[in-house]
Amino acid sequence: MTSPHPAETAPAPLRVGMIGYGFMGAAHSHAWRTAHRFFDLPRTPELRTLAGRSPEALAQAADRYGFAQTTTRWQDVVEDPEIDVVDVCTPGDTHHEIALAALRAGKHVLCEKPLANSVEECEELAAAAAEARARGVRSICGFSYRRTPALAYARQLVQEGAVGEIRQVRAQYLQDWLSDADAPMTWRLQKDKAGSGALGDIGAHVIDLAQWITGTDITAVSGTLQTVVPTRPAAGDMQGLGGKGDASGERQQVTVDDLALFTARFEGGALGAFEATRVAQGRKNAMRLEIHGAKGAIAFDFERMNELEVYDATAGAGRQGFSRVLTTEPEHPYAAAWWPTGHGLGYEHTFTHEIADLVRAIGEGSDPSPSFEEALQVQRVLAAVEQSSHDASRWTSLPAPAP
Ligand code: SOE
Repeated sequence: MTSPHPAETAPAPLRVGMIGYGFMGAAHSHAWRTAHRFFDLPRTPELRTLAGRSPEALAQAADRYGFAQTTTRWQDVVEDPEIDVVDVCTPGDTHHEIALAALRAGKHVLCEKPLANSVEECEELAAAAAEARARGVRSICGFSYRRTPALAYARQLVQEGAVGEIRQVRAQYLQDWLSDADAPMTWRLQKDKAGSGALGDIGAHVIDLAQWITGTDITAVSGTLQTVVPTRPAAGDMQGLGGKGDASGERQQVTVDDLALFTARFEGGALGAFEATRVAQGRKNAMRLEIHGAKGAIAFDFERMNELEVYDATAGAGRQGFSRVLTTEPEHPYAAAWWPTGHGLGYEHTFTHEIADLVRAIGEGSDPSPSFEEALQVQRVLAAVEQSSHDASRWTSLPAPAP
């Protein structure tokens, strides 16, 4: 008997249309290209169409990322019967319109975080996702850090009761690319485009993680937002997210926060302290989480993303201390698909895992997470922090020193 030709056994293609080709477009297309090479998937992703505004940059990106065709109209992607999944990688102000149209057109949707720029927009998207789900249409919001093996393992441990009743959550997302007062203006610094600043861009990740790992929602917050550098050069040399603006040129108003601090109550009774900042000199992508319970604790720092610190308070007194667990072993989530024991993963793998989970869910007809409803809950927290920050009466001033 002859073996079938590979084409006869290959899974059906899953045709992807992506809108936006910046940082997230690059990360997602890498993941779409890699996922089926490392994970057994029911469908094979195929990069069909890339949409964006600037024809020249778009053509270059499509070539580099491996898309077959381009369009400057995102509607072409949503309306194309040959597209199965719409991947939304644009700034937040466009998420609502694009994702809504895609769901209504019956496309599976992956939408970058935060899901949209307001609670109202997120509510509408969550309702549309629920309605589309009934028609077999899947949707997921891109809180990609959930797919870091150490964090997925942390959730597993916490859900198994390894830290006991949770008492305290410490969550920080620290970056420094806006520390230079002359870093140029970008869409991430404009409220009408990004929705908010450090709070929604990176605070949203730790809010999502804290709720997901503890399995409890935040019910109340008290927060403060600060714009540390109120104006930025209008133009300059972009390097990565920031860069150097033309200090001699025109400056524009920053309309979002650089720094967000808040405390939060969780439905299980735990108290949390959150920090999101893009002006923390020296911290490049320090997304940190500590969860302290009655029986132990876990601690994580994305700058050491292949490690999870685990503390067992029930260990003998002489053996107490955090153990550094290398989350590169086949026992850890996602790790078995990659390298031999002890070989680490990077930032890009979190996106590959996200795509692998989404493609599996599409194949199985199950619902991937984070759902749009979970993303709506994150948006509610963001909005509550912003509202709380406007209420100056929360501050208690100290009496002025005696003259
Ligand atoms: C910028 O702060 C940013 O690119 C975020 O938008 C991403 O979500 C995060 O993964 C890395 O930092």
